[in-house]
Amino acid sequence: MKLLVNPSPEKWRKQLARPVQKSKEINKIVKPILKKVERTGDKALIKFAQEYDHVSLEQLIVSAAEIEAASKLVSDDLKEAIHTAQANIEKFHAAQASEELILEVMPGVTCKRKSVPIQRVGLYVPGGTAPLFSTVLMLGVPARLAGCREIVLCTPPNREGKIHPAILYTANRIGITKIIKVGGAQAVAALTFGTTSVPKVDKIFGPGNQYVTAAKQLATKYGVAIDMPAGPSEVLVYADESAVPAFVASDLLSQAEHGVDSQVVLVTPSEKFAKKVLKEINTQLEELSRKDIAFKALQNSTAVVMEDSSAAIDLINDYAPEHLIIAVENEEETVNAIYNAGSVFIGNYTPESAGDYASGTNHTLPTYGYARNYSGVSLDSFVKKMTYQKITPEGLKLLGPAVEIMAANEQLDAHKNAVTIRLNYLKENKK
Ligand code: HSO
Ligand code: ZN
Repeated sequence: MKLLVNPSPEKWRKQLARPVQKSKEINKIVKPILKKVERTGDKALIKFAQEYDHVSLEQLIVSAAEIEAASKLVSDDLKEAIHTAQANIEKFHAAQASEELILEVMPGVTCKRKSVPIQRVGLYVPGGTAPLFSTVLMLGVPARLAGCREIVLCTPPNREGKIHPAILYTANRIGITKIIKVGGAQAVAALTFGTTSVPKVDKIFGPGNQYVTAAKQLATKYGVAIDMPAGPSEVLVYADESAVPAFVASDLLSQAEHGVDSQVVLVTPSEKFAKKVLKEINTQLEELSRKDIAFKALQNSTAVVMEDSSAAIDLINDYAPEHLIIAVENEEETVNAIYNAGSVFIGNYTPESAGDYASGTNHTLPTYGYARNYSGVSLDSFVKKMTYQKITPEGLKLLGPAVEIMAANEQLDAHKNAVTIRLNYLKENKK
């Protein structure tokens, strides 16, 4: 981890710049995958499973027997933990539902706005080195609460053609019935175009490697929405001497272990504190099973000593971290000064892991500086807002003249006529 002491804004901006995404080269690989799935459907998925997941699949859809078998393989302790997490995530997301809005804006003119579920959604859950069954909860729970009609989960199988039992257990428990053994860009392609086994969806959610991310971006060209643009996971910890170095080190490492491209940042007013944290990181790193991954991620990571607190706040808002942990004495003032972060964790006893798994907030969050203009996944991500209106004859008499004159001035005669014809009718019929 690199240590910067009171750097200028130019210096820290350069040091904290996210790596440029090599989208051109990736697209060169991903585009033909999309085309192939569009053309040959399941056949292409089976071929890609052979090529990328090294497995021959006869059946892409997970069977009821597989789901039942998986449940027996998950320990009671883990089941109980999943239930706790599910309950909190359900509580927090159910409370996000917004009431239908009905308003008579002027006599006889009534407007309404209400949430309507996106009908068909696709959830992507990566396989690979860590089976992210927590992501099944984070996407599946709000999708169910929102009332999405079809919820499809795609996740890659291992070399035996199996999916991690905790992923199957969780998906089944929260009511996802269609689970498909398909990963990578080809999963996104299948959800975009539809195949015999994979239904076409309206919106695709979930994290993934750079191929999945590129495929999601391309999917938007075919009328499919996506949750948000994505980059590698990241955390910024803002801590002063009121924080515990070992706690801070554990938080930085918890994000670093996600992937070699993860970025972790420490911002602190004290060089002494920064050095204590760096020392702790070295100690704790040794014990981690994913220490090689975390070690590599730490090489792109930085500790910034910033004695001036307003300069520190500027840095945080400019960097716009996916996760922000605030462990400083004047906690409230600091929290209120932050306007760019995906999710904020406050105080010494609020590790990011709590939100990653079980406290109730969603862990699908904007990375790569997109916290400047995107929200994390929530209940809202699974609905769209439709508006309605109804106008009575009295309402049209009141509102119509404004519409007529506006239309005339935009030189849109047919628009004006649509009102005039009705107002004349009302006059002629003495209504
Ligand atoms: N920190 C990840 C989410 C996660 N962590 C899943 C553990 N499991 C999102 O940035
Ligand atoms: Zn995590």
